[in-house]
Amino acid sequence: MRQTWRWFGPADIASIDDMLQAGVEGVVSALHHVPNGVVWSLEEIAKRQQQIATRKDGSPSGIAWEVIESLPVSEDIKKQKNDWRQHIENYKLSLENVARSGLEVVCYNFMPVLDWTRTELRYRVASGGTAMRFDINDFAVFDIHILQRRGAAEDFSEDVRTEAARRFQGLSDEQRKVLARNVTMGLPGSTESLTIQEVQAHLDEYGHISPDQLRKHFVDFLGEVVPVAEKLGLRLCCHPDDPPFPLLGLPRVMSTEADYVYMTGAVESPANGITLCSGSLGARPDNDLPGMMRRLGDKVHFLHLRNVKKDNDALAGSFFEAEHLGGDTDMVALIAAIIAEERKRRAAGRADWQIPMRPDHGQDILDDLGRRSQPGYPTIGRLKGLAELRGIMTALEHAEFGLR
Ligand code: CS2
Ligand code: MN
Repeated sequence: MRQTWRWFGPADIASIDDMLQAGVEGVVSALHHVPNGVVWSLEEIAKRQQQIATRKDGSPSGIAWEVIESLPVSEDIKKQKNDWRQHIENYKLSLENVARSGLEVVCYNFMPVLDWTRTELRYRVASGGTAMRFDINDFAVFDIHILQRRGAAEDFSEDVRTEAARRFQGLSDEQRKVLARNVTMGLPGSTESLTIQEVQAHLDEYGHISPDQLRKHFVDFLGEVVPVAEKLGLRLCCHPDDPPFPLLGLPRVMSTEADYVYMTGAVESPANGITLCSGSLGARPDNDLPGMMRRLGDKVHFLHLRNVKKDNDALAGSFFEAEHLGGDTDMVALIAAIIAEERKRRAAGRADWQIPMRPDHGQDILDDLGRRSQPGYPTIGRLKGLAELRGIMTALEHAEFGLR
């Protein structure tokens, strides 16, 4: 595995120098300042590459931009409305510029409106650190009582509805605002953070788009961009829905193993691959992460290693972001499956045998507490996560004591 780290650009409180001390081998980044749908120019890509290549004192960092996360798919493309055809052409032009700049791996997602969704950004865990949490009852408070979406109540069980009504009564105006802000926070580093009114306007536009229709739009998008990516030698990799179940009445099409089988089969190409995010997928009890890696491994171009602890086995339930080795996913079994896949690729002579991984998220601990990093992206929590994962990788890859 290639040990990478997400960097949001010069405004990120973790610096390139910090990454080197964390033992990072390559960088994951994006041009967050370029609006969705607009072409990424060679100049802007080069600028980011230069920033990554340089330490604070101006000397070379020795690490490079290796993975793009994300080249965003615009809402117009997902809905096939307005400028969507132009946006697809622009996506292809961005891919061309990305390839000309020497990058190969491009992560994206196909979630309508919101990227990840949480109800709490600083949930206190037993150690005294904080983590991000999704609580289905609080989410119902937002959906039914704050947003007041039509039909929202029907999407929750009776127990959740009752609890949500009770909690809503107990919240002050300020607490209601904080909850709404947390839920609509879903685009880390992006220029597109949404107000309640905007969320409602977006939801209205999706009112008539079924999951089947969204899936069709997705396959249309893939049919256009995958052949271009393949010709350019790029590897596209779709990130799963987070959380991996429907929210706000929006269609979801990348939540399960079956979704990935469908999507990779719809346009067969080495350029049409997967970002296996064990954190996002792990929030659903019926997603078997080591098994998914064993079965879909040859299409996995990028790994997010993260763990969640679920409150119970509900299909759409509450969870928080646990320590990397501490949640419900068997991280040792997952890493073993990844190493087996890498060995298979190596034996087959695949140039991409080494799969980039990054510690996806971390808890706020020590000096990160109160340091206001991007939600989920504290320096020390991620450093700790990476170090733990690296320990397992090193042990399993050991020539004498590791996997045979
Ligand atoms: C990321 C996602 O922070 C995170 O949870 O894994 O936001 C991810 O960057 C996007 O969904 C990929 O397009
Ligand atoms: Mn992820």
